[in-house]
Amino acid sequence: MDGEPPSRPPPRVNTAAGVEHLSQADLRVETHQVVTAEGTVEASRVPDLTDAQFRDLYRWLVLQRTFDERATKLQRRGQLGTYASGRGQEASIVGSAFALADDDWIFPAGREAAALLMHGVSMRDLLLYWRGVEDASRMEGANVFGVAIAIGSQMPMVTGKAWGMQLAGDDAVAVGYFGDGATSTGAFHEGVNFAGVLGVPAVFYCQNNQYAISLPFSEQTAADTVAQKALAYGVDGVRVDGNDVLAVYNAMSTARARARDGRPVLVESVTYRRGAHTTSDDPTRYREEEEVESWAARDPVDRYRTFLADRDLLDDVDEAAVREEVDEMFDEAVAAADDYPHRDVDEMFVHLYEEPTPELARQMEWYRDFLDDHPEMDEYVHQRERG
Ligand SMILES: Cc1ncc(C[n+]2csc(CCOP(=O)(O)OP(=O)(O)O)c2C)c(N)n1
Repeated sequence: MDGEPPSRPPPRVNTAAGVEHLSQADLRVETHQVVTAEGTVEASRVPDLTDAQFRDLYRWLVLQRTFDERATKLQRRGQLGTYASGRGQEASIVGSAFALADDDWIFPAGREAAALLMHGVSMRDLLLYWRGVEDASRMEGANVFGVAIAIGSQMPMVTGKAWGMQLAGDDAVAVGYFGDGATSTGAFHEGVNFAGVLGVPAVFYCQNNQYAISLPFSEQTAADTVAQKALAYGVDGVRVDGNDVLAVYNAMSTARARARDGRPVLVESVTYRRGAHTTSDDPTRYREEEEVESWAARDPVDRYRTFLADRDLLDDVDEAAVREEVDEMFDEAVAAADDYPHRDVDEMFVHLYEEPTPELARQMEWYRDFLDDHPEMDEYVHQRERG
């Protein structure tokens, strides 16, 4: 009949046609490991570090753990706005940052305190950042970009920065830290894709800590691994045991070397977030205690301690002294943060554009009038200086 589409037979499959499909089951994605959860060491894979560097790695693991504990308590006392702990991810954070050079650039996601401290951010500024002080987002004096609160948003910038450094003839790499959740954002795909097309010195470092707030990895993607996603962009991928600090160091140092040769790399560091997403989250609502305990048995700090003991290096590390040293640094950083100059409400409006737009100027005016009419709110704004 006129106007109706011609009828088509139902699709029929010719099973003899030999159409082949690529499937992820065809992929071999191994997880690089140096020290197993039981403490067995693959001697040939141990990185070529000095005894002092092996001990230093341990110091940074303890620092990350202690900083997380102290910052979480500080938030509980109302002295930080919120805090995102890296508990459980210490090896993933420390091993990756330890493999970077000073002139490399880090684009953080927020959980990697030790990576930022190692790269020159001051502890005071890190605390001010979690107090919501805009100035601290500058990460003054360090090759560290502002924390990407809009998840995944740093990825095109990683590529852009890497491209810029390549054009300028710099010998450094740009490294984006992000979580498994960020791999579902458009910015992730655009950033990694463009890095592959341009062949820039970029490393995309995914800490797959199994959750994006309450969403488990199995619901984030149908892919078995994050590492395999690299292939679709024509970049290299590597999967590493993120609770094995030496394995992470190997993975990042080789990724860095490749990236400098113009071969960007996507690294998947398989780990677990043992704490809450942030201090505003209650993880007992979406995961079982047994699961958390099973990962506690793979504790990255304990595992590295076994390695050090095997090498007779543990006796040289006074753990109590390290903790005391970090505690002291932390106390000093809190005191310095408390001394930070009084904040003005303008702060919220002045950082977006060189010149404020008429709309922003109008909002600032409105806000000032509002605070004049409601002095009690003014007090609330000032109180935020402590968290
Ligand atoms: C674009 C965007 N969408 C949603 C959010 C809200 N949000 C904050 S953190 C987060 C989950 C992040 O998970 P993941 O990337 O795996 O990092 P993790 O927190 O596990 O380290 C979400 C959805 C956001 N900040 N930005």
